[in-house]
Amino acid sequence: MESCFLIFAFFFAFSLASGERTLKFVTVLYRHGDRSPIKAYPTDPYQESNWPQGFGQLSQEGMRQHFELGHFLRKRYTGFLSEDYERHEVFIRSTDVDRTLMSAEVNLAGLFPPNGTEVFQPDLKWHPIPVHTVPEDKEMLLSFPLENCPRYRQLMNETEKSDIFLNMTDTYKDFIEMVRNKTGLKAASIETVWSVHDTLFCEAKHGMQPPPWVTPDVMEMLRVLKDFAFQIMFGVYKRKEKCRLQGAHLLALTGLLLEQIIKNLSTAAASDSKQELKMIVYSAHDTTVVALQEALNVFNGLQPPYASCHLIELYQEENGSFSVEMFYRNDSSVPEPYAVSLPGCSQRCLLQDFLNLTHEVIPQDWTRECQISKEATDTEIIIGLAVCGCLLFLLLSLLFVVLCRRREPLAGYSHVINESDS
Ligand code: PT3
Repeated sequence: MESCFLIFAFFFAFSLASGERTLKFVTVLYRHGDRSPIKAYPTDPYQESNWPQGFGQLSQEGMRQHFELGHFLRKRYTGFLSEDYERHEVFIRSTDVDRTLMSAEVNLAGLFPPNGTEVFQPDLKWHPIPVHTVPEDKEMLLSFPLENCPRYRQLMNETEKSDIFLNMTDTYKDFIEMVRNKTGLKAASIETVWSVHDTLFCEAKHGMQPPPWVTPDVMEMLRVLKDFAFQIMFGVYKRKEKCRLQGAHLLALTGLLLEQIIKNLSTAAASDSKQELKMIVYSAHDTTVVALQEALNVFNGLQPPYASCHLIELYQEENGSFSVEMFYRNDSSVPEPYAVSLPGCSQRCLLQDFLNLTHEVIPQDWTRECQISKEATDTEIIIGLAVCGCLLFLLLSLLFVVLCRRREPLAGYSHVINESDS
């Protein structure tokens, strides 16, 4: 009996030590691939007609980047995903923007090249796979920052008054002024110069000669300001509250992103789970990746590169418990993505710890939290009462003056009466 127990204990310890575990569910969030600029600045020698498909479109380089990422995902999840595309296993959601929809399509070409009976045209290594989306004005999961949140606006105004923001504005004051002059922009600020960097970056990537004022030093300063603009969007000042209002709903993003992911993880981990879904893929933007990473408090402060990809993997351990591991692939030249661990947890984070640690950034009632806080409403009420009080005081004073005047003896009139009496 004793020896049986020892053998069992040995095998149990061995299986834990050898780390046998089963991958259960994967969330993939990636940025679209290389694109043309979103816009040009007024004095830009390159305008929309200089780009094959106009502004904001996925380039062939962007297509190659996502085809490569699709291949990488195929390799990483071989044995987890079925060999053939299986519609119950994967769900792909994209923002309703050409470059993200196209990125998802080309990514799927790399992830699910057709096998055997999937081939419908002998000379075509592609078969259709659905990519789901919602109209841009209904997008609550993947487009950031969400516009219809007054409290977030208020937090951004407060951010602009924070020491770090004011220091940055002061340090780069002359530089921003120079950029404004050279670009012909009417207004330039830390939050808007990112688009100048974006345009110049796209042009340089596509071999377009920059104007003489764009030296490497200027590009470097623009890059610093652009990354700072990404940092303040969901972090730097009141990060947790900004994330509750913006980033956390991916882990449910229409509850929002973070909350969605958490719901999916929990469903997949439920003991009676019959869930066939193995992977959710989100095709989105740099701001989406930043929103998620800020909500997880793992953002490295740099704009996510094209086709960068954040992976969240749910495992069932040999002892039955569930754990979460995260990876960030922001460099396709290295074979493995970087391991990312949630602050306060190890790389292999127990699901329950993961849920506990992310709980504070999940909004309970997004619509209510987005309203301007009660504190502000109270201030408004106080101001309102003060104004009413003043008006009332003026009115009473006026009334008092009128009454006093009426009570004064009507001397002239009684005198006339007296006269006629006599
Ligand atoms: O390049 O990832 C990106 C950007 O998010 C881009 O896709 C975008 O949509 N920018 C919005 C500019 C207003």
